[in-house]
Amino acid sequence: MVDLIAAPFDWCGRLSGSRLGPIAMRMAGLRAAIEGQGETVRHDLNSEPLTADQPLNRDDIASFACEVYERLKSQTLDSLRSGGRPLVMGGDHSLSIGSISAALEHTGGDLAVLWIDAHMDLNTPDTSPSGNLHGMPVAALSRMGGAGSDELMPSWDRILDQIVGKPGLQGRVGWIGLRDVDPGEANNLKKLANAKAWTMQDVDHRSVSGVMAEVDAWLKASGAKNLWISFDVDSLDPIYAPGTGTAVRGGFTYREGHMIAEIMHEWFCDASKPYRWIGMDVVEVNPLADQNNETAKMAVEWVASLFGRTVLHRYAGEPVR
Ligand SMILES: [Mn+2]
Repeated sequence: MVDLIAAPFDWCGRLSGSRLGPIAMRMAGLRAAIEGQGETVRHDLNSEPLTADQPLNRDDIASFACEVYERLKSQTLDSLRSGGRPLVMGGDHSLSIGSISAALEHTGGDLAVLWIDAHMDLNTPDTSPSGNLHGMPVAALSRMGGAGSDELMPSWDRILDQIVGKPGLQGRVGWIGLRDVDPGEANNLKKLANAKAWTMQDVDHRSVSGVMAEVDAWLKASGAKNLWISFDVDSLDPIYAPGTGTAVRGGFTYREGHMIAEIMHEWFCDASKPYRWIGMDVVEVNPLADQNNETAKMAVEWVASLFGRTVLHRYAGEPVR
């Protein structure tokens, strides 16, 4: 049972426009794509009214962003507690602070996250070259950032203490698709003992299936029983997903992208896996940077693959709850 939760919020990204992502994905047939795989879509909610105006003052942006994350966290928690599988439609990637905080609270911290993205989003306020919060959610969820962070990024302490809470992610994050990493992020990665990063170079050497076998082994070794998937469409090559704020060439091809989703679907149908998939984000679809809504269509097709779409016959199993 899937709950779609739209979060049309993009004040913390580089380029505005991803607030239109949920509408674009709905128009590209997200609900039908999921229902076409035999899943029930229970709700299609909005966490935010669509807003046009953005304050110039960074303190105002940060405190409004916190309210957005808090509302999204609350809605995501409602979905999880009532037996739903939330699918959060962004919006910029900072929204994962809200959705994944809910998953952390719901599971008591027994959670691993797969971050499928061209970027690590692991900057802390002191390492961020841009100061944009959409490059910091993994650091926030991991409760990183030392003294002085709150001055550099207003509301950082509020995010860590009131939204994420303890214990946070505890380093149980695996990245797939990286190709644009800041030096400060590479340094922050060293502080996360349980984290693992697979770059596009790993995919070059060992292919998607080789990398995904390693991801599965890492997930098992993490000991986490619950998995959250955070999918940034910029993990795909801009040839296939041009409509995003921070496109980086050298990403997954159409087939490689789908193979990741297909392999994960096979995991989810395998009752012998020690982890189960509880929810996901699909973020950074920006129709203002897109061509003919191609990126939203790509995202919808990817989600369909994750829910089990195949070329011929259906998979033998059903996703294990
Ligand atoms: Mn991202």
